[in-house]
Amino acid sequence: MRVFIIGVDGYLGWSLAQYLAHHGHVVSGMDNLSRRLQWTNKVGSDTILPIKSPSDRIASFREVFGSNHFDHCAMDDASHADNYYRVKDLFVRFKPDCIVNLAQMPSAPYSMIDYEKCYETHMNNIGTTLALIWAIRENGRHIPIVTIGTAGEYGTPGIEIAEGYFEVTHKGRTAKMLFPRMTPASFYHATKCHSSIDIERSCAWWGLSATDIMQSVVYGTRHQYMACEAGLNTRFDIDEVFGTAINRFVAQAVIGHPLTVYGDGTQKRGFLPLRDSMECLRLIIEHPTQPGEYRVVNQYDQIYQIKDLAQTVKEVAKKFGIDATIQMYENPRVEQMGHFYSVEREKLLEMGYMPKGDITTELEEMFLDVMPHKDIIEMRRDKIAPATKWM
Ligand code: USQ
Repeated sequence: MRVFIIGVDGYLGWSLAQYLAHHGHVVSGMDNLSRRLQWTNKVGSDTILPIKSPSDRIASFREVFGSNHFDHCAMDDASHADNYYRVKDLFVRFKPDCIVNLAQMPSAPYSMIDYEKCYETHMNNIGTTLALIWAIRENGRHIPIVTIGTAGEYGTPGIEIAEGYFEVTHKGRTAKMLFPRMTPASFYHATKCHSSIDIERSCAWWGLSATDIMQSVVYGTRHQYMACEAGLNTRFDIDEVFGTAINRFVAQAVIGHPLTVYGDGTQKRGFLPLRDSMECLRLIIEHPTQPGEYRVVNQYDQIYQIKDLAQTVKEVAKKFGIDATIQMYENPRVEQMGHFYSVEREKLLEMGYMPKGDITTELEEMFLDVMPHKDIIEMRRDKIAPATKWM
């Protein structure tokens, strides 16, 4: 299949390009490089695993995976995915069989820092969705959309989270409804809720088709087909704004910083390794939606309490001679603790996804990848403790 990835330079996008190329798909994409040139700079952070320049990335990718990739690719700071005309033109030229939307400002804390960053998050994330659905509509061909929503759209509602539509009975009448994206966890998550509505409506009104992935927190440094030895590794952020829990805990352990558990650590979230995220995306791309179909997929490997995760990282760190400590920080976020959390997950299993729950092996690999970059993490030590507050 010909797959066009919007946001191809990011943590997931760059990983996905390699995963799909390995599986015989032809990949192209666009990226305005906001993540590497703007957003992280604004908060004084950066990837701690060095990455190549966009042009070197493309050249190395073609060398490793074949020269037919990145035809009609746009990876430069003018390639805004919310630029409808640019997006439309690239779709016409590349003729994709599937479009994956990863062009998102992905950080919950970033969206909570100040007005400017909150506004920027809304404009980028919702603007990209609008450009995408209008460009596909105008293109006139049926092109399934695969878009990364987030499990945080649901919040922690206190009942089992359904996968897409479910039956609700109210005052004696029953209706089929989308499970509410009721309590998004941040303004970032709220932008995803809005995009979900826009995409769902474009399927209902215009006959577009989409898979909206309610993806949980992804962790890891690589997948099995990533050409790290050719310098094609993906980025890895560990600061309090762009780093996520497990990735941060590993980097913290490496430099002897206490593992930063927020609150009492009894909040629960779904997690999945980078390789599982890629496998799920591949399965979804290879099981395309039909015209008019809006499919919601809940995507995770296991559900963990944050304090248990910190403990697991501490135990794995011991294998590398590291005596990690855990510290409970006053929670900078407004979120429930000790809550019920259960998420229905059938569709990916039906497509062939086999969750392994083998977090220990993943963590070992992460330590091996991260430890050689201890000096870079050390340089960013002052960006690790939580500073962005929700209140
Ligand atoms: N947490 C800690 N310590 C840390 C970092 C996080 O205890 O150092 C806790 C947070 O309080 C939260 C949980 O870990 O309860 C997850 O936080 P996170 O920063 O790992 O992830 P989150 O902000 O929820 O967002 C991440 C990605 C986002 C994606 C989302 C999936 O940044 O792009 O959409 O995970 S989900 O969370 O399932 O909505």
